[in-house]
Amino acid sequence: MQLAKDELVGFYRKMVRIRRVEEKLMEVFANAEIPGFIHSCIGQEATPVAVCSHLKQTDYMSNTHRGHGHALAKGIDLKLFMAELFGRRTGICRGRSGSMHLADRNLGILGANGIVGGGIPIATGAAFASQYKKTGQVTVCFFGEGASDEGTFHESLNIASLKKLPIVYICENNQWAQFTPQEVHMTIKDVYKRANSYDIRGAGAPNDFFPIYEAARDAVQRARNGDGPTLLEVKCNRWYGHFVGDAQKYRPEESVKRAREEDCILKFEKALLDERVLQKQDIERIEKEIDGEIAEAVEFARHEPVAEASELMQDLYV
Ligand SMILES: Cc1ncc(C[n+]2csc(CCOP(=O)(O)OP(=O)(O)O)c2C)c(N)n1
Repeated sequence: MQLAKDELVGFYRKMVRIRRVEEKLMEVFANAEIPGFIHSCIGQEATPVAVCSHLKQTDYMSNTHRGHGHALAKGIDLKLFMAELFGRRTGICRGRSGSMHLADRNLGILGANGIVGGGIPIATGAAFASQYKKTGQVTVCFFGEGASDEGTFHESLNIASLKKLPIVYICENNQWAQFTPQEVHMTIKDVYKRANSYDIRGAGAPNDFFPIYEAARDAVQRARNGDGPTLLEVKCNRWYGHFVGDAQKYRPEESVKRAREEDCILKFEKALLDERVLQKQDIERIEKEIDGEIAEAVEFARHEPVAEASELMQDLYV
């Protein structure tokens, strides 16, 4: 694949940045500095980075409760992101969204969603709006395999097919919907085959940056060229529990072990080291720079004013 060295290093940096942010969040969450629940995407970093690398700032995105990686890959400001998770008034959504409903209009981030499958019709509507207004925007819609059982998924794919909408549906299939393994709630193994029911394109990729990058490039190009929607499935792995604090007692140890062995960052790192795009010392430097940036964002968030309950009704209209 023809990718320039600085592009490859840039993708690597983005994946490592997502992981380091998630690790820091686990730490501050354990200190009770973040209210509510957070869901870690550690192990799944390749998909948001590979997909978002094909997007423009104005393109739309909807995502899920496991959404930190998507928001960071789309370019959310780290300090404002952190302040939001800390429930601060200066957070990207003024402390009202927290982790599970993060949105950023300036980046086309329509919102993460605590309702499983809730973002899918929103993304489909956004894709319809940009088609209707002929703006040239593409919409990407991230969700898990659990969400692909919801009615919202099927209704949305039906209408997207009918209207040939400029949208890419991306199912990050980590094989667990909360505490339920895939085979307990669906009979099929490959979610992308659900595209057949709606006569749209389906594509599958493993948890590996390069095939995801290529599949997403084709899907985004098709959407941009007016060739209609794609359902792209990535078979990935979450390392940790459903939410931070879930000890995964329901999950065989072997499954967790395999998730770590099949790490998308390690695979990408090895490819870059083998090709001499990266040296060991570059990795250390990148990690150090990222850790510095994260430490600054956390300090910023800690010192910002807390969003008060009395502000909750501001900016609402009926
Ligand atoms: C409509 C709805 N049903 C159930 C839940 C409870 N719930 C939260 S996350 C989740 C599992 C989602 O699994 P999946 O879509 O595969 O995403 P993942 O958590 O694996 O990223 C469930 C059932 C919910 N939030 N919304």
